[in-house]
Amino acid sequence: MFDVLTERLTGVFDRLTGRGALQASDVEAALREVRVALLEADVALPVAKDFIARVQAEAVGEAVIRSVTPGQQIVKIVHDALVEMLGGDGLPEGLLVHGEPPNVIMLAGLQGSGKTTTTAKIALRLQKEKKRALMASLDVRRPAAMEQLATLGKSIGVDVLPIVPGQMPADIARRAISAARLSGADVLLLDTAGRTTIDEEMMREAADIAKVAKPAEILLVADSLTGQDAVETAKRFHARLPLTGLVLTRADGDGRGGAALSMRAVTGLPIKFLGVSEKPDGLEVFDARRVAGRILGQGDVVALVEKAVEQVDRDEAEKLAKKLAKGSLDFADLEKQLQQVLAIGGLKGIMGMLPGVQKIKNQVSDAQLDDGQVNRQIAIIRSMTKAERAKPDLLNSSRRKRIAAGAGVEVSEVNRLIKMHRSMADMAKAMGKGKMPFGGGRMPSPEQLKQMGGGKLPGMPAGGMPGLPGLPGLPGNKKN
Ligand SMILES: Nc1nc2c(ncn2[C@@H]2O[C@H](COP(=O)(O)OP(=O)(O)OP(=O)(O)O)[C@@H](O)[C@H]2O)c(=O)[nH]1
Ligand SMILES: [Mg+2]
Repeated sequence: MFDVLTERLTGVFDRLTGRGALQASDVEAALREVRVALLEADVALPVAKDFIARVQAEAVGEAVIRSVTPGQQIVKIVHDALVEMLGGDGLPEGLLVHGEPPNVIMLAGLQGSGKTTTTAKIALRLQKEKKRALMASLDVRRPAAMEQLATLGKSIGVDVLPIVPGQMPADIARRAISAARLSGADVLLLDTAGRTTIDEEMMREAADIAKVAKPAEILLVADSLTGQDAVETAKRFHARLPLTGLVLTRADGDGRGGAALSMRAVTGLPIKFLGVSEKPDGLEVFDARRVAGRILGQGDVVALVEKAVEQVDRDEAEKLAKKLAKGSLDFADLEKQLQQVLAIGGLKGIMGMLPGVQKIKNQVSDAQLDDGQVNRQIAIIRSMTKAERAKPDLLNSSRRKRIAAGAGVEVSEVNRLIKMHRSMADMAKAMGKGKMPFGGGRMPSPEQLKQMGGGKLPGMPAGGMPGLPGLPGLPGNKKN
């Protein structure tokens, strides 16, 4: 749903991160582009304005522009603002179903927004959590609406309140509550008739149902594909019903998605779920961080940055950084780095999280991202004596043979690791003199990656990952 937005933002960020230094005017220009991208994606104007103001306040400061990786810092600032706009950093809010049973969940929304489907989806989810659910249709308007829910109930194995022809919605609600009590249901789901907000009578009916049933949750089900209208609808419903949350359906569609992004900011209501297919299991808990990551299309830079910080001991990292700068990196250090690669998800994990990787994915074969090779490299280092690890110059051919046998690999693989270590040490020296590989936090080109595959160019993109003083190179391609 966010494809267009993602594409636009990726363009803006590629230009930002592709450069080393940034001027305040570069940042301003980029933020103007972000603003246009948001508006084109249908984000409500006041929301887009607020968003840009928030980002601007943080991004234009000297601290960002002067930092080693200004582009990436700005991506992170935009990311955090996006998370904030979508509902904040905390864990996704669950459903309010922990009170005295039966906890009532009422679903309301425009015609065809996906209320009935979502009712069944939520029931199925609760059932998986070992909660007993009962569903009831209060839709007396549309012929066959009640049968629709009954059929869904059967297919997912959730109880549905028997149909009593001619009963009015508020009365059905009362009957449903006693049925839920009698049957010991934990949660009662009330599916209501679709309505238009201008239909005063139906809005009153919904308000009456809410009065009778006193729901713990009143969820507004909104179609993400309806653009700006969805925002307006949410405001109108919220004025008449004490809504507690939003469900955005058809997130699997290719709408512009911006309206969905504005919903939280405009209504202040948490987005609880995304509907992602027509099927009963097509419901995702809405997680602001995940969605923000997806929208930015920056792989998951933020996850990588955080994982790195989590896994890498700061003191160790600083020690290593000093050694790197002096060019005195030995094999014991290299082993630590290889361990870090595995700790943060292996080579494939890292590649998956790096921005811009989509573009070069095809050029790197799975063989080159094989963690088995990292493991073998660690085994080789472990087969060295302490003295050899500290003084790589000791490694003559007989020692290499012994090490290969100890690690269960070919001598050629030992040679390749030694070569890789040497070029890392060389590059470390260059970095120490202020020369960054690949010109600052940019992804290496496919050519550079291929070279890495050959074990010639060590160093994952230095990318400014805090706490990670340059990762070891991609392991050599087995064929060469
Ligand atoms: N692709 C996709 N389709 C959905 C989603 N949610 C609902 N639908 C489809 O949208 C159509 C309408 O869904 P319903 O659940 O009947 O909508 P409703 O709000 O109950 O409709 P009324 O009761 O007539 O107001 C159905 O064909 C659903 O399969 C979703 O998240 N993704
Ligand atoms: Mg319905």
